[in-house]
Amino acid sequence: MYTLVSGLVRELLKRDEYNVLILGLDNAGKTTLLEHTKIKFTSGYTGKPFHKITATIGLNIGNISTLGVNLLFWDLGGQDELQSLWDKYYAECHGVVWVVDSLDEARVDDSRVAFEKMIRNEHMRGVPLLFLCNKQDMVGCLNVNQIREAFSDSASKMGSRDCSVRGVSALHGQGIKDAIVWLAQCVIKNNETRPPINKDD
Ligand code: G3D
Repeated sequence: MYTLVSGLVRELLKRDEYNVLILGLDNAGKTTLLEHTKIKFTSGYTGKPFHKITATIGLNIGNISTLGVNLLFWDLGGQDELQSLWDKYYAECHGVVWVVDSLDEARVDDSRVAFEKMIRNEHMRGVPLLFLCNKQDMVGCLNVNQIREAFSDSASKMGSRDCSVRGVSALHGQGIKDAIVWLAQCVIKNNETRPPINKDD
C-alpha cells in the first residue's frame, strides 16, 4: 500500500524539465543572471554575494521551477576558447538566453558574430530565444534600440522561432522574472517539436 501511495505521489509531483542555455561573451553577466534567476524563483534562496561571482571556467548549472515545469539552466563560459564547446549542448536544449553586455560597445560586434554562428546552427532551428541587453542600470550603456540596430543584420538569419528582446539588469534583478516566465511559456508551447526531459525516464 505504501509503495502504491508513494508511487502515486511521485507520479503527481513529476515535472517536465527543459534545458535552457545561457550564452554570450565573457563578462556579459551570464552567471549573475543565473544567480538572480535562482533568487527570484526559489523561495528562501538568498544567493551568493554578487562580488564573489567569478568568470565561468567550464559551466554553471542552476535549476528553477515555474509554471509547473523545471528549467535547468546551463551557463556556459563565453571566452573564445570555450565558445567552441557550445554546440555540444545545442541538440538537447529547449531554449536559449543570449546575454549582451550593453556597456561594452567595443565588443557588441563580437557578440553579434558569435550570436549568428549560434543561431544558424542546424540544431538550434526553432529554439525559443530570449535576447537580453544586460547592464541597463549603467549610465552610458547602449539602450535596447541601439543594440537592436547593431544586431539588425541578424534578423534575416533567425528563421521561425519565438523571440523576445529585453533590457535587464542581472545585477539588480530588473526585468528578470518576466523574461524567464516568457521563456518558460515558449518552451512549453514548443514541446511537441522539442519534448521535455522526463526525469524518471
Ligand atoms: P559572465 O558570467 O557572462 O562572464 P558575470 O559575467 O556574471 O561574471 O559578470 C561580469 C561582471 O559584470 C561582474 O562584475 C558582474 O557584477 C557585472 N554585471 C553583471 N550583470 C550586471 C548588471 O546588470 N549591471 C552591472 N552594473 N553589472 C553587471 P565584476 O566587477 O565582478 O567583474
